Amino acid sequence: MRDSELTVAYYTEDMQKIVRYLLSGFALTILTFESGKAAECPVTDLVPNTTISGSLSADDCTIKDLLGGTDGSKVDQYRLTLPVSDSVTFTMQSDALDPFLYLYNNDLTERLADDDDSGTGLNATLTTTLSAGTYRVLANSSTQLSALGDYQLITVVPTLLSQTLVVSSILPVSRSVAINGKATTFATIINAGTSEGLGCGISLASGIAADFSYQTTDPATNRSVGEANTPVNIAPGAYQTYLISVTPVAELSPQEVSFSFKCTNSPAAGTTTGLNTLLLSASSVQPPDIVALAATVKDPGIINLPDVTGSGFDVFSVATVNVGSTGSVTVAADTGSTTLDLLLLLCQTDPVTAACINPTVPSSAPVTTEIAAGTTPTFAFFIAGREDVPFDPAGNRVFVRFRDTDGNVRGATSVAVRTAL
Ligand SMILES: [Ca+2]
Ligand SMILES: [Ca+2]
Repeated sequence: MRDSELTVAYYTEDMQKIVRYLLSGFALTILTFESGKAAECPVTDLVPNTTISGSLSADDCTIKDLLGGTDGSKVDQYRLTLPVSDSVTFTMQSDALDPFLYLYNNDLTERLADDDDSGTGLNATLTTTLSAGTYRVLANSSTQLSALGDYQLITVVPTLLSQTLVVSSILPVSRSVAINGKATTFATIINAGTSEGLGCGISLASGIAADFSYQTTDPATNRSVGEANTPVNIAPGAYQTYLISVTPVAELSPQEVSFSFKCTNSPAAGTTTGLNTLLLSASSVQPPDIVALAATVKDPGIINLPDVTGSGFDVFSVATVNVGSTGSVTVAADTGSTTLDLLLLLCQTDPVTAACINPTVPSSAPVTTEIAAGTTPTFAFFIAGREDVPFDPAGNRVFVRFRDTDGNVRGATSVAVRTAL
């Protein structure tokens, strides 16, 4: 405006006002066309391998609104986020208008491809190899006049065609660290579907102040293999093990931290507290950190109750290691948020003979014991059922929790429980 003002200073005051008015009006018009209008044009997210029904109508934006220039034909704007590199096919078909497709980068600054009539009849189709990222697709008509009508937009991403399902678990399920200490746990993703899981990885789902990383491991040795934070493919029916590392950068009171376990072609595995969540805490001083592992007798991870009268018991043992500091720890068993009529007895055991030593007869009372840093005490749990407990491994479980003198959980593990008459 400064140069214009210098120019118009030669005119009379009235003339100057008129020129100012015209200049400001012109500036507003430019603004409207170049950014205001484009920002108002809606964007619809494309779901890979689906057909979208759309319509070019009188109130839609125009090519001119989005890209500048003089093309006043109506356009619908779509956004595709690709999780994987693939050869993607877009098809726009219509009986009402002559379809035309544009493919752009996400900020509409670079045209990647366009097509008018490569499909059947006048339909537009284009196939192009795209890297993972976000793109814009413009559904348009080939006439610069205002062609209106219904159309379908089909997006085919071949590698995402076959969806699969995954489930996951972690072990151990609790860690207590000092601030900036690394809490690690092992995770397993099982491909429970019938298609290969593509790009299966893990991310932190809970919004806690922590650094996160994961890496594949060799299940035979638990040693890390491959590159950190690199997803892998999992064959149908197969599983992959990972090491998860969570490093809290601030104090964290004990809480269940959840993760997203998923492949690019699967929904995230369901979250089950105590099964694939990590009870994590971080404090200024390293507390006791009891890593606990439960071992059942017959079926791995499952307690089988022999009757519904509370007279027959199944048993499981829990081996622990205190990887934190020495402390007094109280051990107790519960059924979490599910109410089950069970008889839960426990004792600390002699690691060699497995005989009860604290107390010498199993008791329903919690067991309190001093656990020195680096030691590996063992415990036994005797479970009887006074009702019929259906097999619901996500819901019906017996949890073992180790609490410090402040009542904070410093270790936990669990087993599924069911009636097996
Ligand atoms: Ca429209
Ligand atoms: Ca066409």
